[in-house]
Amino acid sequence: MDPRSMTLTEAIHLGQQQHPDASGEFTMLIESLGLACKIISREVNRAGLGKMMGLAGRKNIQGEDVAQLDEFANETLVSTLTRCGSVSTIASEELAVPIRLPSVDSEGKYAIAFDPLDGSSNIDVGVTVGTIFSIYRRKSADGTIGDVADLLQPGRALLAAGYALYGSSTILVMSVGRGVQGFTLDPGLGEFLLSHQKITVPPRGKILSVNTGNRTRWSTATRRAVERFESPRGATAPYSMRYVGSMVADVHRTLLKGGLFLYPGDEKAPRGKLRLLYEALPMAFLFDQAGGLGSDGERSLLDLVPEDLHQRVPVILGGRSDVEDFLSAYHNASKDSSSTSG
Ligand code: P6P
Repeated sequence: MDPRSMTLTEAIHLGQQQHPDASGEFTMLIESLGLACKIISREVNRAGLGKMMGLAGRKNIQGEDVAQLDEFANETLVSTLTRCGSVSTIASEELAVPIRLPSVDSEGKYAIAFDPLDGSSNIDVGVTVGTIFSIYRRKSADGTIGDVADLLQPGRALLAAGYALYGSSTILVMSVGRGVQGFTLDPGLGEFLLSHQKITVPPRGKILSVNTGNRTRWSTATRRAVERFESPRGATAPYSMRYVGSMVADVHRTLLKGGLFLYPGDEKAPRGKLRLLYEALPMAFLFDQAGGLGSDGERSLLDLVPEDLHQRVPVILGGRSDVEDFLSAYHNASKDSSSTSG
């Protein structure tokens, strides 16, 4: 790593200089987010040594068991983002309702939603986990208390989005609408340093990432579209299957190497498992900024507008050509199955 690499703060500050009326609030927000991710990274990386392994003994609004590190990550993010003064509204996978903060004067311009520790069920077995976040400019009037409407905005209204990946290294991957950058945490310095200047997703990859254990519950169209990538196509060999079961890990690999990440709906869960606001939309924003695509099977994920903070959505993410091929196979199979069923 070049010791002269740019820090996260410098990169955001440089970007802010392109907005003469910038007040520095956004920089404060990203710095607080970065601090929270460093604190979470430290605890995740020593989970086995501390008292933070295992479950917290309660379920979240999704009815999922909450791990102790889920609670720690959530509390860390809420406290740092509440203190930074730049945020009006905070939503979290671990909170049934959003936190609405009073704003003084023109402070509190931004609203943020996050999955504080995605994939936490993998922690006890040492698998990569992550924090995923969406950032909007608030819609409610500056100077008023935050409102849930600040977060129920179209994906295309996102100001910034990204994830922190707690794996072999801790990497903060984010976009503020000018491409995708990656910042790797240098534990010795305690700084996120620019390590990926401009991430672009290859139009075609060689890897398919989906939980094929759900195959029997998929629609015929989904099954046919997946099979298209599992079989040789002309000179194209079948895609390899890689599935970690932690969205940030699977998505990060797909963003860097191309291919497809899928979490389709099925007969048991027609809307799939992943949440629109703080899992699908931030990742779709990154893929769009990196030249890839994100779809729910019918529309671009970024064209969707969350109606509920925790609503789920089917997810197809990947390189542009791979997603287009998948959707073409999916729609052709949908037509076939509807014409055969009369
Ligand atoms: P499944 C983790 O629980 C998570 O929310 C995502 O990180 C991951 O992509 C998905 O669920 C895995 O779900 O049903 O394949 O175990």
